[in-house]
Amino acid sequence: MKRIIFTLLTLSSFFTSYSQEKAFPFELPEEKPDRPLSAALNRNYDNYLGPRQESNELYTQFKYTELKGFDYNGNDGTISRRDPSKVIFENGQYYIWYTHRETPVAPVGIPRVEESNDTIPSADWDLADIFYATSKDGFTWEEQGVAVPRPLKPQVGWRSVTTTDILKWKGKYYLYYQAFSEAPGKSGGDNCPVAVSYADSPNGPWTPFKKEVIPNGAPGSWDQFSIHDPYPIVHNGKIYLYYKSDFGKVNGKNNVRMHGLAIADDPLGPFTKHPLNPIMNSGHETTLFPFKKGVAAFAIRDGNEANTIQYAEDWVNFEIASMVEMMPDAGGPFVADAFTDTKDGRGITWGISHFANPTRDWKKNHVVLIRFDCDLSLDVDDQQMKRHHNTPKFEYLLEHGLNAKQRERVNNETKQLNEN
Ligand code: AAL
Repeated sequence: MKRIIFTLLTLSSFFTSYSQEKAFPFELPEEKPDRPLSAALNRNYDNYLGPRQESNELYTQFKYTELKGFDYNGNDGTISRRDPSKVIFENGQYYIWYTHRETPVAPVGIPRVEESNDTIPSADWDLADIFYATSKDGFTWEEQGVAVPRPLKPQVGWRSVTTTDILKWKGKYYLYYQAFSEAPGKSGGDNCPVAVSYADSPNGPWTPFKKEVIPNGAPGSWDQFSIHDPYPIVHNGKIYLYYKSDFGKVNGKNNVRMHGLAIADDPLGPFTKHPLNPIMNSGHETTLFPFKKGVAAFAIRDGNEANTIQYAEDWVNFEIASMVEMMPDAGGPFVADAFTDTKDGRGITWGISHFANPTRDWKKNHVVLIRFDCDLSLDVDDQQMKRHHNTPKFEYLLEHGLNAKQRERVNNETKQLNEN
């Protein structure tokens, strides 16, 4: 009884003092007002770089442009270009590296991996090499050819080398990539470690390091099977390499995708995996860039925090910095300060990403490269990129309709209502 009276008294004194407070103002304060605030309003001021999307430097919309210069054999599935690296600018031009597959037939798909062989790919990234292209403007590209070919058997990566990213360190160049020694899916998963090749020029020639540089984790660990999407950035005089792993596919459960971090003093390792891994609970391909003192990261597609941009001032502990839509798949941004060990990251405005299965016909499965633009830069204020919402075409929504089983469930619910 005493407790109820006490609670009521507390609540009434709260409401008395609060109701005497003026209502929350019509003009949204730019700074956090000194007054009692709800959890949502505390979050709006504590968690984001601005109380509005317009003033949140880590909020953006994304714009897409088809690229010129790449031929896909009439999109018949025999040529695929995917998982581009970061873009770098050297010798007066932009460079990108990417997974390049050219096979006589389209991939059969991981579920039919048993049908794959030396010329029939299982996944879209099977039987691939790493190619590179250059561009004067970032829109029209010229494919230069192979950078890192598949090594000879039994060298790690003999089956496929994919999903690469670039590091520039002390005047030399390093390409990290997934190194498959079996067709993706062969041992039940998209299993591979990471290898590396190095060169004195972005035009190569590239020398393979001939051993794994980011090995798979110990048996039973989250990254025991797949080390994907290696993404190096220079920080604190070291190489911070972020990566993705697929795990948790047991007892009929689906894969989850989370990100980890491995750090080294030398590009050829040894890399030490961070004890707090996984350090991001959501996302798929890795996309990161230095931002102010910290690092910002894209969490696309998978996980409770999918479709967010995240920020870690300490480069390890990420918090949500914005919710966004139509994020680029496998985004490889142009990050001017990726290798400068900056303490004041300026952000990004564009990059190259990919779009899977543009014909929507899985018998012609392949991926194409595409350009994305955005405003996640401290040196640009493009309010067009800060608009709140994209309106999809009506048909696009209707394409995402109920299947027969779902429609039946819905009808039964209505029938149930009538019977009650
Ligand atoms: C991509 C990346 C990796 C995976 C596969 C090819 O989206 O995550 O590269 O292995 O899919």
